[in-house]
Amino acid sequence: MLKSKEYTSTSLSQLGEFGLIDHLTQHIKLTQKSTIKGVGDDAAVLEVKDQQMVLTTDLLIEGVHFDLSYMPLKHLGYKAVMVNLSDVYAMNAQASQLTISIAVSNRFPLEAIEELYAGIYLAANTYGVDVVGGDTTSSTSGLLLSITAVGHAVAEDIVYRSGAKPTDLLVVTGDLGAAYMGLQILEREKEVFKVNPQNQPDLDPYAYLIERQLKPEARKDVIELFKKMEIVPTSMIDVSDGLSSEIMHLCKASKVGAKLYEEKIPLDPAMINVCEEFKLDSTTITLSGGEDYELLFTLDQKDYDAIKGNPNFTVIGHMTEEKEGAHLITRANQQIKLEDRGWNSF
Ligand code: TPP
Repeated sequence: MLKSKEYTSTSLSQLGEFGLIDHLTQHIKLTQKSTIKGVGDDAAVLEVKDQQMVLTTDLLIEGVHFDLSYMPLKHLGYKAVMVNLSDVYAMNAQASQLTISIAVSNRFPLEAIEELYAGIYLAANTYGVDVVGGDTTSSTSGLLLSITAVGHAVAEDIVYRSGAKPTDLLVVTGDLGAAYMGLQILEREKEVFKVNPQNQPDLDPYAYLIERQLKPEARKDVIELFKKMEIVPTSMIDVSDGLSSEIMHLCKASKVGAKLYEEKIPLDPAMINVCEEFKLDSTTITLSGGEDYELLFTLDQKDYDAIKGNPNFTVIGHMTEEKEGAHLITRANQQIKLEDRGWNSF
């Protein structure tokens, strides 16, 4: 009988998602014309003729990234596309193609998979991207979905995480924390349903939060605005894991520090209400919640006039010298060291 190899035990939960990525990419040596800068960004950047090609992939696993007891399959398909497009937009590139791969257990009939793809095609049509390939296979453990997105931009437009300067402004689009609170509502209703399936909850007050969780929109409009306003952020990342870890990524890649002002973090009133209802601190939720799919970027101060007064943008802080570190300045004017408390799937 073949004996399977025994491994010494370094636990993945100790290493964390980013530790694992660092570990797996430390020996990469690129032989083609792909910029090494792409590794560790939201997407890889490859040089194709005079254009830069952006390439990103995301894996979504049932039970880890989604729960089908409240996530309709059509929404899942839509959201899975958004998660990928958001990574392309975070490079200030336009998305153009997708490949879709699924592994599916025989628990799912054809009609269910058709629902999933209805969401995928709705997203692709809405955002003007083509589905050009993929793979399907069987799974022994529910549904797995892997999407790869391709995008393009000219070299001058590509924005990496590494370009922030110590005097830049720190800016975010939209509002934060709503998707996480939407998830809390859905999880709560799931538990209530187990005890009392007859319960008819009034979810109207939570509609915005649930929508942000189940049907997020990637910020293609923001990329187009940048073009129109003729500005290019100095660094950028999408807010998928929570504000704290995204700020830390920008700081690490750009070798700068940051000051984030609590009173500036944009919150929707419904998000504030539900935080009160759940007795949760709204700032903590924005720092560690994730799935906002907003864009966090740094901007040269000279470009401030272009975004000033535009409701899409909120200046939430500024970058500093690296040695000053990354801090949250609370409403009470206390300075708290930012820690990476974002979502970690391990
Ligand atoms: N568990 C369930 C059942 N549903 C959820 N929506 C979450 C947890 C929360 N959640 C899922 S993915 C994610 C969060 C907060 C973060 C983003 O996912 P990831 O694949 O790490 O995005 P990436 O950083 O790779 O772009």
